[in-house]
Amino acid sequence: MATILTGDKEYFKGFGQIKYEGPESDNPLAFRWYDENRVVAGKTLKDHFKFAVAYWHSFNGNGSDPFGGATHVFEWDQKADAVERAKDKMDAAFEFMTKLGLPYYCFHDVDVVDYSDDINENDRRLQTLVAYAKEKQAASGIKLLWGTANLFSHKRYMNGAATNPDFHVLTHGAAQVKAALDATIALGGENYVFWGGREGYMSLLNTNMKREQEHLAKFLHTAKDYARKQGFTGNFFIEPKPCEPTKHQYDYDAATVIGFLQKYDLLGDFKLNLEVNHATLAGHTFAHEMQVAANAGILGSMDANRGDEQNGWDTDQFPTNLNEVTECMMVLLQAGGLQGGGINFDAKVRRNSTDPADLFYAHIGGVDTFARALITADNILQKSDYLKVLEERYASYDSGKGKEFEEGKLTLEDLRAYAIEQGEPATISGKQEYLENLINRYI
Ligand code: XLS
Ligand code: NI
Ligand code: NI
Repeated sequence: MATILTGDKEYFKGFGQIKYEGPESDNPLAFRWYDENRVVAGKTLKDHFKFAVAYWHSFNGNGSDPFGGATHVFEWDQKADAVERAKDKMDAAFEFMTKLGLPYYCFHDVDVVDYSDDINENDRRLQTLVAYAKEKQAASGIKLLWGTANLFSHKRYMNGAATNPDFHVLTHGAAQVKAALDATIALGGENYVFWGGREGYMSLLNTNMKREQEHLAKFLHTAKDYARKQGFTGNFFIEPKPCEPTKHQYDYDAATVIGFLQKYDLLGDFKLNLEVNHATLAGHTFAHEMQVAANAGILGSMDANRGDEQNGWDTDQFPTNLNEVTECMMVLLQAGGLQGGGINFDAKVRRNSTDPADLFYAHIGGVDTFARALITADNILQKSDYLKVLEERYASYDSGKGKEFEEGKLTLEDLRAYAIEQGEPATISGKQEYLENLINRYI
């Protein structure tokens, strides 16, 4: 657990170190399930999750929405000078993160410090803040899970960055990625993320999809080559999302991205950073997306949040659904964990959650949901007959003709002969309700 770091000023007054107090605790500012040193399935909870705080939602997100302005007025966002303001924000961020006691954080370039329209000036600003962050990381022990560049907010990116029909815009994206990679490397960042919010189209009528996707692949290769040349050994992650802000996004879902990485020879360097609310926008459960990634061996990292059952957009709420997360943790444990990444809270408190305490409650709730779900999932896998039921469902492929089929030894005529010989198959239950009840029993 890190020691609390404050700058000249204490921003989260009245809050001390958040501690593990156990399931019986009534303290809303304590972890009830997340005992970071508890060993589950051979690893501490701290190592399983590598929890990260997202800079953008927690320290920049001011509650504004398309219908109204800021409702969260931050004390650290008051100074006129961009660099001074950014340092105040970083003081607040490290104070919050050390009080919360989570081991990692994540950022976009423009979360750390506001950008101007001058590339050199932006690089200088970011470098100043990187030096400042370096001290804070060393003093607190908090590490950078991943860095990224925001290639979707500035108006120049309205038609995309790497997939922009105008090459000139693409070069501005490249300048930002170079600086963000340099920052990530300087801070010992373990991974680097590409989320292509506007890498897609609003209308197919004005879009050469094939050319845009080729540009995206070329852009990723170029960025990867640069980072490797600078000695970066971490993972690159692609974060799939089907739409929003564009109507259609090229990195639609896990399966689509896997096909893209394969086609353009990017597997090996690139893995997936999956986000819960993006999965649901794509019409999938999150467990589905995790399983697809795990099957391809590229379950890299995850952005934890949840959508709203009734609203069809990326509401980015903090995760609280035990049942859903338990199923996901069953996939995670069976996949052998995340490949280099962690669990980043890409989630925001609601517009009307305006107390400083709300940011603590939100993270504590998310952390405890994951901890409890992982413990439950491990119990299900260790103590129940879940794995046996699953295995038995495929037993007909374990020996005899079924096995020969798996080994590619049977022809279509062989299969026909077997069907005739064996007659009509018996009816075999899928036992879905039994398994659903099993999860609830172990929660
Ligand atoms: C937006 C994305 C974004 C990425 C990082 O929907 O989740 O926050 O995680 O650019
Ligand atoms: Ni995300
Ligand atoms: Ni998102």
